[in-house]
Amino acid sequence: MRTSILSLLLVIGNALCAQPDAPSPIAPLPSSHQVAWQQMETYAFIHFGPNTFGDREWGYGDAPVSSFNPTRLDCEQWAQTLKAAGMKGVIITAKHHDGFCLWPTKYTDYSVRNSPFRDGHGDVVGELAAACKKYDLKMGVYLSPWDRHQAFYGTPLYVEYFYAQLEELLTQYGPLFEIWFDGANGGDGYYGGAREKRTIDSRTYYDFPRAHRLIAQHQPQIIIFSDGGPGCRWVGNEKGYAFDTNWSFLRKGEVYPGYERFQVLQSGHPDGDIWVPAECDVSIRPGWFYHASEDDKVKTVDYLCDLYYRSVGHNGTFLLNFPVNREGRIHPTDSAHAVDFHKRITAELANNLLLDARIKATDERGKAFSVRALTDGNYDTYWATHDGVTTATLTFTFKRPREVNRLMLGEYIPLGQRVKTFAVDYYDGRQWQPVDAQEQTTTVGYKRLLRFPTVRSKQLRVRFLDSRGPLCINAAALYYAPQGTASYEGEKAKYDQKELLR
Ligand code: FUL
Repeated sequence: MRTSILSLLLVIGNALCAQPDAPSPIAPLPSSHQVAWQQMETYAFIHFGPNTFGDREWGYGDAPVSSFNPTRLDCEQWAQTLKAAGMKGVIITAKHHDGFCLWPTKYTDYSVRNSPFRDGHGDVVGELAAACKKYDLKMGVYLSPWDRHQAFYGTPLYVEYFYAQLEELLTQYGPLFEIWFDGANGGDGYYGGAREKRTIDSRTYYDFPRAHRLIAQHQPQIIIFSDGGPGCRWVGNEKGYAFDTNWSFLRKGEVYPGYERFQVLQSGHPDGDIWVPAECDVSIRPGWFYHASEDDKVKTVDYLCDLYYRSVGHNGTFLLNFPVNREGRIHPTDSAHAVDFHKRITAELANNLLLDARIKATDERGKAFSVRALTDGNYDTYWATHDGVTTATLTFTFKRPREVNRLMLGEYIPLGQRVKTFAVDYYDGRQWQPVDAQEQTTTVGYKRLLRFPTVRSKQLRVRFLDSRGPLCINAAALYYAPQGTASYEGEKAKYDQKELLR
């Protein structure tokens, strides 16, 4: 008898607490690895190799191995700098287009093994892997498919060589978070002394599906970068930003290495059927490799902050390159700017004013999906609307007027990217006025950051105006950045999105 009363109470209790089910996912969806990768937000690139010593960007493939001779190489100095700059990982050019290998590969003489560096006993990839482990950074590798050194480039033998090297990198350096396959296939090169132009079909020559299988076999968590993914995509420019509208989708089979419809890469396909988020790569200097002549051209803190808002804040990741110098170190100016950039962003986005605000929504799917989830710091809880409700308003009310100039929103992407358009307003005491975000308030995705001239108000609101399904928003924040928008307006003038469209 007692058991049945207990069961009855349990049934009633469950019925009372029962929440509507979570919203159904809307395809395409990210893998859990893609979500974890996106959460890294900022990570570094290191370009280093014979180009560093020859003052070049694209080595022809004929630099003598003896030219690679860093005298004070210190991967721990890189790791400490990157850590202080807020970077979560680092991707190194294990092999750039010139074919020189920074690790002692078995498959070519053209590597550190035959250079003066550490008397031929060095392994830059290995030293970086050890430093990453020590400083808790994730590691990735860049392995250029194009190789301007090898005599057999262009033949089937080279493809085997490429796979053998890929396998070495996948098996000798511990877990990797990303592998970078560049789309450049410029044609001419040294090619074992032939010094000629070689043309391959970049869509078929490397047999990338085979590479994907090899990678899945050894390290299934790796995010594979190429122009069209499949793990993440090139953002269509090398300036470090995504468009305001940025869908994490592409159409299967449409983007191949060397794809030139840059606008698609910069904003994704709204009707795409595969999840391929954007990675925004840029160098902290004009060049990818170190050139002493660029010591006074290191991007400023303002510039880097602007890029952060337009990469991470536009639903992308920010891949910032550090050209290591001839000593084998990150130059002090680059370190200082990168660390100050991180401090500035951290300060601007430190204090979420919504923690002190009342938040109301015009629709709430139930207790488990209430607006509390917006500020609870838990990635996996989210405010959601009922099925069929694709427009809703969030209103934030402070006890007293506050100064505000930044907004952050995040969608719960494990259920898909949904928001198509939104608007942000503040109450000026008499009526609602739009904030002046100076960009399109369209997609949100993993993270959307808006900067606007400071408003002083007791109330702000976000109106979600169109969505691919019920809203699933897992984070919202309002901030007051002391610098206001001064730097933003200065930097904004330097860009013209149209310049990159074809
Ligand atoms: C490009 C390459 O050609 C550059 O040298 C650099 O490595 C950059 C990240 O990708 O396509």
